[in-house]
Amino acid sequence: MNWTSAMVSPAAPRRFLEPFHGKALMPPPVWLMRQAGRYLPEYRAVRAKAGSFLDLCYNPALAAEVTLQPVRRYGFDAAILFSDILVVPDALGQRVQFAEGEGPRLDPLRSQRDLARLNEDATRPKFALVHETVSRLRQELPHDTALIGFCGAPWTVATYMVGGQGSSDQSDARQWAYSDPEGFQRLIDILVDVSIEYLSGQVKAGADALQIFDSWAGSLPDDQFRRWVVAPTKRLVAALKAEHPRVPVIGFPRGAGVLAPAYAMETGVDGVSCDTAMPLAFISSQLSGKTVVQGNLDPLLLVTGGHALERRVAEIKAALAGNPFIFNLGHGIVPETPPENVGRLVDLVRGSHR
Ligand code: 1CP
Repeated sequence: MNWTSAMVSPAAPRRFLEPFHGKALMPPPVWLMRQAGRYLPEYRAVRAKAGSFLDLCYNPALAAEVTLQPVRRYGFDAAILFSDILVVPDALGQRVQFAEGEGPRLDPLRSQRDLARLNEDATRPKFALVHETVSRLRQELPHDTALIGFCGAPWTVATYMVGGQGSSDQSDARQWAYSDPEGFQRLIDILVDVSIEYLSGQVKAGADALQIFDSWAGSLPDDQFRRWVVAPTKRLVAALKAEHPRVPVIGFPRGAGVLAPAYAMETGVDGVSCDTAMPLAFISSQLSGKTVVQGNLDPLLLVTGGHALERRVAEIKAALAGNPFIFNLGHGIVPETPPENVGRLVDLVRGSHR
């Protein structure tokens, strides 16, 4: 991308936003989940001097810098705020730590009594730091690059708060939800309330669009999915729409499978980010044209590259062309990804070859 000319053309439209106005662009706009992160040497350099991972999330200058790094390298159509979904429990007063190479660790909440440890009024100073990152970014980004704000969905954030760490089956949260649904509902309600404030602040600070990451949506049977995924997301989206009717909201209900169309229709989101396992034929028949579709290349193809990458990019573009579509991965970039493969992907999506 020509960074300088982008900055001096204030009238340039943000291509990323056009699918939300019903436009089917080919080539589609492109950005990638976890486009900032450990696969980039310049990220690792900033990370090393930031202190802890949360120190980086709460440092507006450094968080803005690592957000900009992949945009400078690859000219993505959108930047995503650098932060983490676990900033919300941390801001609520739960102890959150990121042990090097081990993922997050939280002091787990196990029952309604533990909710007394959370303080909704305590979130402001920490949210303010993230909001400052967003305003810096809106000033520093090229005018035609959109800025995406985000949060974790209440269900997914709750799985970490209850389990105390990442898990493959989210059993602690699922068991609480079965054994004491009223108590678990209180936790979900707190998360919806603070997420409204957190995301609304991101829009006021300059975010053009929002994404709600529900990475563990796929662990629930359909009745539980409707109660803990669809209903809280619907309340969150409705509150955001009341304040910011023109700001698109994308949901990422990872693993939702055949429930994804119900999620798309019932939550009020403007777009659905499709995970790696969702078949292209299903996306194209059940979601395309009804909502903005985003997705869904396997992040491991970015590690291996080569012809398999080329073939799949072409298949995704062919299957999803003709309806509003944003190219992305089906989950985040993994740290082993060679940075040159990301450049190659962007070229393939945009139709230029090197
Ligand atoms: O030391 C490091 O650098 C830690 C690696 C890392 C990074 C780069 C973590 C820890 N979080 C992030 C940034 C991050 N996380 C972003 C930044 C913006 C971008 O996409 O570039 C975003 C959007 C997230 C969202 C996030 N955090 C999700 C939802 C998306 C997904 O990947 O499913 C989840 C589940 C988390 C929790 C989390 N944070 C970090 C890790 C390693 C994890 C997963 C833990 C686990 O379940 O085991």
